[in-house]
Amino acid sequence: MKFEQAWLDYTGKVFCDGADEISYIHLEIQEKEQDEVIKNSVKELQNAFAGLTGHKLTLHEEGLSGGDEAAYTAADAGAGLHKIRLVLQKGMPAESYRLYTEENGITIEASDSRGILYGAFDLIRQVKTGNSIKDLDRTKSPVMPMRMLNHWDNMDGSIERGYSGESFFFENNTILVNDRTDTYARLAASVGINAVVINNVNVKDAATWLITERYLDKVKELSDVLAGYGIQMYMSLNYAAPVELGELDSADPLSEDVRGWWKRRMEFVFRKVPNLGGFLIKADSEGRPGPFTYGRTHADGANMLAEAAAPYGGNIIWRCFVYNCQQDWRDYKTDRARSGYDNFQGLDGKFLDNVVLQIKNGPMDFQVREPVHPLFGGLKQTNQILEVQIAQEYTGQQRHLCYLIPMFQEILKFRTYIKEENDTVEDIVSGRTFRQHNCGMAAVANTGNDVNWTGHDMAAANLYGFGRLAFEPELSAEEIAREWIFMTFGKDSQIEETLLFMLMSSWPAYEKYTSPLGIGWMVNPNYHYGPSVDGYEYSRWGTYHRADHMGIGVDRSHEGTGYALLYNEPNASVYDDKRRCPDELLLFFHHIPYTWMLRSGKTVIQHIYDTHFEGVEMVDEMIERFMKLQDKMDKVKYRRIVERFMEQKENAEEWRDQINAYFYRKSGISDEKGRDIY
Ligand code: GCV
Repeated sequence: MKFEQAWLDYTGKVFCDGADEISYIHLEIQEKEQDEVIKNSVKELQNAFAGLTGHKLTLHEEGLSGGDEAAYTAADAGAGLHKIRLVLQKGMPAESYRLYTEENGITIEASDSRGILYGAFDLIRQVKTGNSIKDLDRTKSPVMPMRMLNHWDNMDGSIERGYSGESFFFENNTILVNDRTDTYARLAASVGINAVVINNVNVKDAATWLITERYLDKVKELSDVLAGYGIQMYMSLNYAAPVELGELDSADPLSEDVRGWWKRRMEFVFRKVPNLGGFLIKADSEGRPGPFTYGRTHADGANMLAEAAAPYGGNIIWRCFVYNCQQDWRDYKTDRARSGYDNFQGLDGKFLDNVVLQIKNGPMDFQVREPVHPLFGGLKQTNQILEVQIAQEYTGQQRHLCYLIPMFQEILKFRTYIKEENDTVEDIVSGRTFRQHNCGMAAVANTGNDVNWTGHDMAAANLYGFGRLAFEPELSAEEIAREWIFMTFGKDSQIEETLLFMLMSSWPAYEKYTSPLGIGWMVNPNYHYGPSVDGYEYSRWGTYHRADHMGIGVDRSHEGTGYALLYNEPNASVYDDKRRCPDELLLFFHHIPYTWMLRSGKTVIQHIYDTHFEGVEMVDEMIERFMKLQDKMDKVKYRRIVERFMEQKENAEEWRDQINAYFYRKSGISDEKGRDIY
């Protein structure tokens, strides 16, 4: 299937002061240190400059044949920038680089090949976004040590919660390694991704066999392609593999047989696939097997695997998305939001160093608004990864525009008060708070084999943005959006202004026309698209809004489930008190009368009506502005985006009308502005 290059499209000349002068690459890296990553950096620079400036950069390797010293020296003697020097310089932190302009060229300096690659992509970014390269001096060091994408791809080619076509890693229970793999690796590396999990956390059927002879040659091939771009490949693991592969009748983590089995298996896998980073595990969650079956803890399970993987430098990433998915909706005491904390907080300090707990950003499941997961600030001696979802499962499934970087930024900036300083989520997962190295951010990926990779062309901003944010969280969401716009659509002020407006309005708009004030859900069960206010209300999933004729919301205060008290002070008291709780989370924490006056000065019911009308108006405005780009933009992309927006508009109106009608009928309170409510 054919595919586009997303933001790495190098066709079409750009205007960038200085770029036209560059004519060659000076590789000052010894031959023995020229790994695939260095070679790919050179290739990328050559391709980018050829496309963007029309200059084919020759390669000059010091001390090697092929370099015409005299010609290069003569070139350097003239005025202007002539070369890009690539230099390995010991002493810089891992993966960092310095990119700077000298008298007659640009230098990329790094202490490892990943740093060179990131510097090369940064230089390309400067050129493509039209920044002058005549006065560069940038030193960058990635803030998050692990910057991961988690693909929920199944081996039959389907993608769980995939909204951009089928998998490009798997087809008919085989592994694909082709041109697309290479471009995928380039796209990921260009925004600083350094780890990728290729298969769904729900490991079933053929995927259980990924750690066996049947697949390992091809696994290695794939891992080598990714490694060539500085990306460590990970696989999701079936916790019960010894049983499901028919080799043992138990997966008890304290059984010597089971421990021995995993030691042999890890040795076998890592010897075959030396570039493998390790494994991601979803255990005792939504029907997946885990240590609970044997009366053991998650620490027992994770440590067993970690011990077996440790000799090969392997990591075990263990998910904290563990809850009772067989709840009785009549039960007001059990609270799904508590379960991650209740299952893992007591295990703090019990995990081996190569275990990393992966924690979703909120306690429920990637809703448009949730409080930050209380395990951030609840764990002091455990490596942690923040898991976000750029696959827009609950945020419009890449049919609606919902730029999520502003949300992720809010989460990163959240103060946990676990210490007096360096206590934000960003501090914790970047390793600053507790001096950790095995930590970072992971995003559930939003890619598939669609021609544009992400279904909605503008959903690519989330893929781009996630990587950029994990690398440099100090960038603002606007800066990231702007970069992506320039990289993808070129530098045109009307396109820039319009798309920036659309991206930045999209999360607030989506929040306004869907479920109100942090309560979440209200989506169609199973496929999670479109409104269904009671869809999850009488289900087993622990996802309730508890609306009646007087009010709505879940009491998670000290009088209710006590969830609010899982936070450190002062967060606990703020969330616990309905007068101090932020409006946007009020219904998450409290059951509130419709007539309650919000801090905004509106009643809850009027807020619901107003926001639902406003949300749709925002979509209308985005469409109106976008339509003006018709003659400015690539026709194909323009048409694809318009189609998505037509669906978004229709669906947003459906959300508005169903939500407003539902609450009008429940409460009997009219809209004070007298608008149509059905
Ligand atoms: C991969 C939610 C999704 C599931 C997903 C699960 C998880 O429940 O709906 O599709 O499973 O989260 O994160 O494990």
